[in-house]
Amino acid sequence: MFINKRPSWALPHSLVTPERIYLDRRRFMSGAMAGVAGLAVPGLLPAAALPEQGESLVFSSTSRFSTDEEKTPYEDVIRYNNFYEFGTGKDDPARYADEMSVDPWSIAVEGECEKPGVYGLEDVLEPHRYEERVYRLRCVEAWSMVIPWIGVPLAEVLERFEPNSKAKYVYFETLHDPEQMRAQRSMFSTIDWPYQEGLRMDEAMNELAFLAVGLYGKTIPKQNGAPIRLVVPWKYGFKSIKSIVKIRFQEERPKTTWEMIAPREYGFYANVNPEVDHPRWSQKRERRLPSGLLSPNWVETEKFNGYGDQVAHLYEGMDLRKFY
Ligand SMILES: Nc1nc2c(c(=O)[nH]1)N[C@H]1C(S)=C(S)[C@@H](COP(=O)(O)O)O[C@H]1N2
Ligand SMILES: [Mo]
Repeated sequence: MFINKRPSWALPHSLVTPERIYLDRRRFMSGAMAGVAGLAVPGLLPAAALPEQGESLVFSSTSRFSTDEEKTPYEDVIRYNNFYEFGTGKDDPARYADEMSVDPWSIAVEGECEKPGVYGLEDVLEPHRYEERVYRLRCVEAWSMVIPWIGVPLAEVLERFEPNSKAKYVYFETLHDPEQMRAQRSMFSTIDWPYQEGLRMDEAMNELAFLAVGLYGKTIPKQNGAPIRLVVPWKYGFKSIKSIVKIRFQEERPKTTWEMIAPREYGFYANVNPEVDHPRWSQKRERRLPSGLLSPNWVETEKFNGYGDQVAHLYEGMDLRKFY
């Protein structure tokens, strides 16, 4: 549990203990084999640790929720991004996200729970085992990717903070540091920083909701939301908030960044839905990346991004045109 034997948030990951580094190497060997074979090896791997940026990140199993569709090439996943803290251009995050430092990293946990506090990322991840999940990511702008994430189920992490019965929603916040995030220094930004997101508690506890700390077998690149970001595959990409520094359990529905900017265009729910068009464009299909300018790779958009078996029950009886 969250008994902080050492204040690890005070230390960079690289300085924690020599044993940990040694274990990382061993885990790399055994885990690499498990990963390649795609086998779950319960009990084989010790508690999670997070290697430094750019290093290999080992996972103990590949999730049954993974798609076997063709993955979007690594180069596209790390070069075509939305991370407005670094600019609105698709290539801005790849260019500038390196100005953000992610080590050490801590997460403040607040609100309706028994275990609030400020936790070092190591302590948040420690008891968990990483798995790989190959998910579709569907941006509201009508492009999509297939990304092999590595991380832990969101529910497993949230449960450890012991949310109480008043916790109806969970709120997430991205780092706000204008010195490291150049668009937060801009006077022309439309976003009221920090970037904020939220889920209804039952959505957050759904088996598909995931916290990613890696992709393509390595720690997650900064432009993709290092060191830890949300992945909610049945919702438009903007729900999948990056570089999380705060988690708050609350009774009221949180205000979320895109809803605050344009409430008629971006709702709180933001479930992928080809039947409900964006006011300015159709959501019936999407460009699956890589997609040529002259011959776009169009695919039909699926309701709940194809994850209806896992999540449709969450919205039974709700009018998804109203709760978009
Ligand atoms: N903090 C923060 N998180 C964010 C965004 C952002 O601008 N800032 N963009 C969102 C949008 S619109 C999408 S589509 C995904 C893109 O994730 P990717 O760049 O890893 O593909 O991140 C989401 N998370
Ligand atoms: Mo997006």
